[in-house]
Amino acid sequence: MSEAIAEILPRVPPSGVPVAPPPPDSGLKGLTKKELAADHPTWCPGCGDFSVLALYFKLIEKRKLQHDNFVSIAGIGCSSRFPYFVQAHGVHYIHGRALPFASGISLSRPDLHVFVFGGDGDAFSIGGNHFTHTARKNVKLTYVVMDNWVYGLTKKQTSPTSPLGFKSKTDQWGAVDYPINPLKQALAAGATFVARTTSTNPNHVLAMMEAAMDHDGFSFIECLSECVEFYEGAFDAANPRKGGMFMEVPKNHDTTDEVNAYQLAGADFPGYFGIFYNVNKPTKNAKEADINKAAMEKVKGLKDWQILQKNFDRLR
Ligand SMILES: Cc1ncc(C[n+]2csc(CCOP(=O)(O)OP(=O)(O)O)c2C)c(N)n1
Ligand code: SF4
Ligand SMILES: [Mg+2]
Repeated sequence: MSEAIAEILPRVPPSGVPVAPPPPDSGLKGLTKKELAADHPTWCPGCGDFSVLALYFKLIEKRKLQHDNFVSIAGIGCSSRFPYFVQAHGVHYIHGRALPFASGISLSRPDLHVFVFGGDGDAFSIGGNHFTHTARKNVKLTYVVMDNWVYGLTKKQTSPTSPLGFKSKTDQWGAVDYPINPLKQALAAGATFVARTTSTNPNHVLAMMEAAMDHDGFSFIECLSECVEFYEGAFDAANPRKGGMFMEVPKNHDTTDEVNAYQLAGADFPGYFGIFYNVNKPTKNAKEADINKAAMEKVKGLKDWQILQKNFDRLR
């Protein structure tokens, strides 16, 4: 084994085992907002995304993650600017492609908590196929979609979650295409953790993020996050301060019951908030770690060049 590889390997735990947060007596302090904030967010004043960022900082502080314990990844969009504003490892990747990139990080660095942020367009239009495949593979990461029912960055086009009749630059007479339901989409694709929250309820956002982070598998959160510039008032019906209703998933809902989760996900807007589905299933991380371990057993004691030679011999 080369020295360079040997130097890296000891830092990586042997399998996709989730990284436990440091115990309370570890002596580590939670990072403060000041220590976590990078550039000042360039979002419009009042944008719902501010709240999601503030709660992400709270999560990192509360769970005492250090700068090198986690990574924030995003695609393209207003919401996808997220990693710029976090002082830690982060990637602002190509439109719709954040999940495959994040999967690579998750599979190769099981010591990191992998968080992906993005918008409804990034997740369900251009990135729709990646959403399906990352969910079905059960890659260990947390995906927070800041759903504002519109393309914000490009100034008001219809998105896959825009409701029928929504007037935008691409649908001047009102949207005619039926919107997708992100929760149903996630359940049908095989996501093992599916939750919904809204940026106007900070405690709830934090609780959902914590539960998602603790889930060993693909955890998906739809977070309603208002675009005050291009879809003002979209979520008033879900906000008690605006005369709306915040209804939690019924207490007696069995979160391992996929059919019931699907039925709850179909409720008319404002629908339910909370954890719809949460099951344990072997992750791609754990499965690949087993394959790697078995492969390493076979070449135990051999030098790098001997492994290479073996491969060449097989190709003859
Ligand atoms: C390949 C490609 N196609 C289109 C665009 C233009 N584009 C940038 S962001 C965006 C939509 C973003 O919408 P959403 O994901 O909902 O994020 P929001 O801005 O609403 O947070 C589009 C179409 C692009 N940057 N790259
Ligand atoms: S355009 Fe909309 S989504 Fe983008 S920063 Fe402004 S309010 Fe937020
Ligand atoms: Mg959007």
